[in-house]
Amino acid sequence: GKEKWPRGDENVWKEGSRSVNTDVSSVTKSIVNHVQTSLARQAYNLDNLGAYQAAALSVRDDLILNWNETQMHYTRKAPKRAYYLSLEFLMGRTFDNALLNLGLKDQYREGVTKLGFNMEDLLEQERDAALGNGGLGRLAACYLDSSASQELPVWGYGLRYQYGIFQQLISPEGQQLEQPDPWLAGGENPWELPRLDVSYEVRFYGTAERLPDGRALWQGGQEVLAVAYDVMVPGCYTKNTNNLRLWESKPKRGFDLNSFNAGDYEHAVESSNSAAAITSVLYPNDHTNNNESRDRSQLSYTHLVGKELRLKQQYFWTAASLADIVRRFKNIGKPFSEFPDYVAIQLNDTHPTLAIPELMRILIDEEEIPWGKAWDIVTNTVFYTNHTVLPEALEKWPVPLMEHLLPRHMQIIYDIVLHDEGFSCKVHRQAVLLKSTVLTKSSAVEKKFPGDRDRLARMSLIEEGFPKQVRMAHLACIGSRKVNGVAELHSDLVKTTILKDFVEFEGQSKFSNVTNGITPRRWLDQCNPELSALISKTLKVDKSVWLKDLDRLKGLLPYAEDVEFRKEWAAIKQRNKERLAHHVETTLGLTVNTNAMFDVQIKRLHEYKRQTLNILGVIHRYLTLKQMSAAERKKVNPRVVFFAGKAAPGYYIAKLTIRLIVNAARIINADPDTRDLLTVYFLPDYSVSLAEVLIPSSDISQHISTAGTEASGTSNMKFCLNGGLLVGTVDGANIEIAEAVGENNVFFFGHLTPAVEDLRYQHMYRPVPVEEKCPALAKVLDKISGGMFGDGGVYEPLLNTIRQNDYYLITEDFDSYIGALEMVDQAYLDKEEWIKKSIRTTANMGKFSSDRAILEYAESFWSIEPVKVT
Ligand code: GPV
Repeated sequence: GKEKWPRGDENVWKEGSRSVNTDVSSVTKSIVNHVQTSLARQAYNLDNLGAYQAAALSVRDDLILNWNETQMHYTRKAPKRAYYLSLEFLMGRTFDNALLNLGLKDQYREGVTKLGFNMEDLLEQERDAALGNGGLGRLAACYLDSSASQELPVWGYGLRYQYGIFQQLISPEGQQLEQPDPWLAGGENPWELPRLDVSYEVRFYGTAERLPDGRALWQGGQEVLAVAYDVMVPGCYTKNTNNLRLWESKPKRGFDLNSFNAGDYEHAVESSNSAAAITSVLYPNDHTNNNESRDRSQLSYTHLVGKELRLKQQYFWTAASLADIVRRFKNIGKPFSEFPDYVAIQLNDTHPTLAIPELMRILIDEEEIPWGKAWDIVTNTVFYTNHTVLPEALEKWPVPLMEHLLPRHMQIIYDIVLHDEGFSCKVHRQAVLLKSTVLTKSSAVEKKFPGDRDRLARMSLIEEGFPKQVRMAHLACIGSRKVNGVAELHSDLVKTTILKDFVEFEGQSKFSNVTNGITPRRWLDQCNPELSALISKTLKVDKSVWLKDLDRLKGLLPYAEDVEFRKEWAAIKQRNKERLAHHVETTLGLTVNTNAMFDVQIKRLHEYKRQTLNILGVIHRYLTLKQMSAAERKKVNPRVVFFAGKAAPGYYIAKLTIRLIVNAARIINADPDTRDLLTVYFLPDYSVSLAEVLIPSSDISQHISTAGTEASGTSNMKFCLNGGLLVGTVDGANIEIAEAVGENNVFFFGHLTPAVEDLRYQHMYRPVPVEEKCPALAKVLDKISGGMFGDGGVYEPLLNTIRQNDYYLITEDFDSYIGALEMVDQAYLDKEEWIKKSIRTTANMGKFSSDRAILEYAESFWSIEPVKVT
C-alpha cells in the first residue's frame, strides 16, 4: 500500500526537491551557486582550486541525492548485505571518476569551459585519497566501484586516517625521504558526509570477569568514540550509490575533567591525545607484520614503532563496524539465528580477524546467546581472503599484548580452542586453564591423526615461544565460512602450504579461489579516454554497455587485421607516451624520448618483486651498449625504463634499491654514447594518479616476482587492458593473463614455483659463486662494487643479498630474464605484428574486470543479489 507522507505538505516537499543536474545550464547554475554561497567568492577572485571546489560540491550534491535514495531503498527492501572490511582503501581521486560514472563528464566539461576554466586543470587540483599501501588497498577500491556498478548492496568499512601513505621525496643522493600526507588539510573534503550522529563507544584494556552463566563482564580501561564519515561510491551508469563508512577516533569526553581541575593539564589531555592517535596515520608497512627490527632505523615514523597502536587500530575499526552492522540487523527485527541470512562479512586479509571474537563477544555477553549457537552464527557470516603466503607477512599478536589490550577477546580465543569441534579435548582444556602449552592433544584432530603432535602444534591458534603469539590466519580460517586466495596458483599454494593442515582436517570445500580484478572504469575509460572512445566506435556499442560487460572487448579481435584500426591504436599509444613525457617534463624538468619503447615497473619496493633484477638488467644493457660499435648501435631498439614505488620507511634493502636505480639513472642518462638508446627514470611519489598516466603509455610492463611469491598482482591486468604487453615470471595472475591473451602475446621467463624450494635449499647448503652461476650478472655486480654509480661500498649490503643466500633467486633467473628482454626487442622490430599483439591483449582481458570478481564473491560466498534503485 501507499505510505503516509511523514510530515508537512507533501506538495511543498515535492516542489522543493531537486534532482540530479543533467544539462549544461543546470550544471553551471549549480557551480556558480556554490562559488557564491559555499565558497563565498565570485568570478573576480576564483582560481583553479576554487573552481574545482565549486564543481566538486556540485557533483557532491548529485551524489548525495543518489546515495540517499540508494540507502533508503536498501533499508526498505532489507536484502542480505555484504560488508567489506578493509584497513586500506586506496581510492585516488574522485571527481573524474564520479563524473564518468554519472555520465556527466561532457556536461561538466562544457559548463566549466563556459565559466572560463579548463577541465583538465580542475581535475589536477584534487589530492589523492591515499588510504592504502598498494595492491591490497587498491583492490578494495576496485571492489567498491564494481559493487555499486553491479547494484549490489555492499558497504565498505575502514578508517579515516588523518594522514595517508607518506609522500616520497628522493634526495640528491638518491635516498627516499618520507613526508607526511595531510590529505585533509585543504579544508573540507567534498566526497565525504560527516555523520556526527553515528557514533559508538569502543573499549580498550580493563578487566574481564567471567560470570557463571558463560558470559563475562568487561569493564574499566579506556573508552573512545568512533564517529562515522560516509564516502559516496557511485556505480557506473546506475543510480545505485553505495557507502564506504570510515571511522574517526575521538576522545569520549574532550578531556578528563578531574585531572584538569587538579591542575594536571598534561594528564588531562593525554587521554584525548591517545584517542585521536588511533586514526591519525596509515601504517606504511606493506607485506610485513610490523617487524620492529625493520622499523628501528626509521626516523619520522618512530611513533609507530611497537605494535600496540596498530592492534588498537584493528580493534577500534572492527568493533565500530560490528556495532554498526548489528544495530542495522536489529532494526530489521529478526532473531539472531537469521543473522547469516542478512549479513556477510568479508575480511580483507587478517587485519580484521578480531571481528570473529568481537562478534562472539556481542552475541554471548550482550545478546545472551549460548556459545554453540553464537559460533554457528559467526562461522556462517564471516569470510576470509588471504593475500600472501610469505611467512614474514602473516600476522601474529603477542598474547601478553592481547591480554592487556583486549582481555575479553583473549578469553574468547582460548574458548574457541576449547569449544571448536576440531580442537576440543580434556588434556587441551587443562593446558588452556593452566595457560601452558596449548594443544597437546585434541579429540577430533587426535582421532583423525592419532599421535601426530607436530600437526597439533602446527595447527594451534597460539604459537609457542617467548612470548606466545596468536596466529591470526589460523583464527581467520577456523572462524570463517570460506577461505579464498586471489589467483589460481596462489589459492593452490594457500592450500598446500600455510593452511595445508586445515585443508586436511576440514576438507577442500571451504577453500577456494577468486582471481582478482580491476575496474575498467578507472583503469580504461578514465585513464585512457581516447582508447575508450576508439573501442566504443569500433564495437559500435556505447561504453555504458561494454564497461559493465568487459567480455565484449573480444569484438576487437577481428580488427587486429585492419590496417586503419591498427594505425589509430598505435597513434593513441603514441599520444599517451607524449602525455607521460609532458608530465615528466613539467614535474621533474626532464625530457623523455617518446620515440623509444616504454618499459614500466611500478609497484611497492620489495625484494620479492625484484626491482633489483630489473635495474641489474638495465645496467647489463648499458654495459652491452657501451661495447658496441656505432654501426651496431644503430640497429638497437631505443628504450626508456620507468620505475616508481615506495619502500617501507624501515626497509633498508628496498631503500638501497631505490638508491641504486636513481644513481644508475644519473650515470646512464648522462652518457652521450647511449643516451638515445637507453634512459632510466625513477618517478618519485608513486600514487594512483601517477599510475593513471603511466599505465596507458607502456609498451611493456614488468611483473617479475620470484615464482610463487606474488599472490596475484593487479597492475599486470591494468597494463594489459591498456594494450601494454607483459614481461613476467610464471606467477600469480600473470599465468591467467597468459591463458587469456595467449602465451605468444606475453614474455615469460624464469624458474617455476616447484623449483624454487629446491633452488633455495641448494643456495643454503651448496652455494655456487655468482661468477660460476651467472658470469653476466657477476660482471654487473663488479661494476657496481667498483664505483660506476658512485661509492660502490654503499651498495654492498644489497649486492650481498644476491651473493650470499640469494633468497629471491636473482642469479637463477638473470640469464633467462635477459633472454626474455631480447625476445621483446626482436618482437618490437615488427611494428605491425607488435600492434596486433597489443590489440589482442586488450581484446582478451574481459575476465579481469572486478565486476566478474565481485559477482563471484556475491554468488558463491555471500549469496547476495543486485538491488536496483529505480
Ligand atoms: I599481505 N598485497 C598487498 O598489497 N599488501 C599486503 O600487505 C599483502 C598483499 C597484495 C599482493 O601482494 C598482490 O599480489 C595482490 O594482487 C594484492 O594484494 C591484492 O590481492
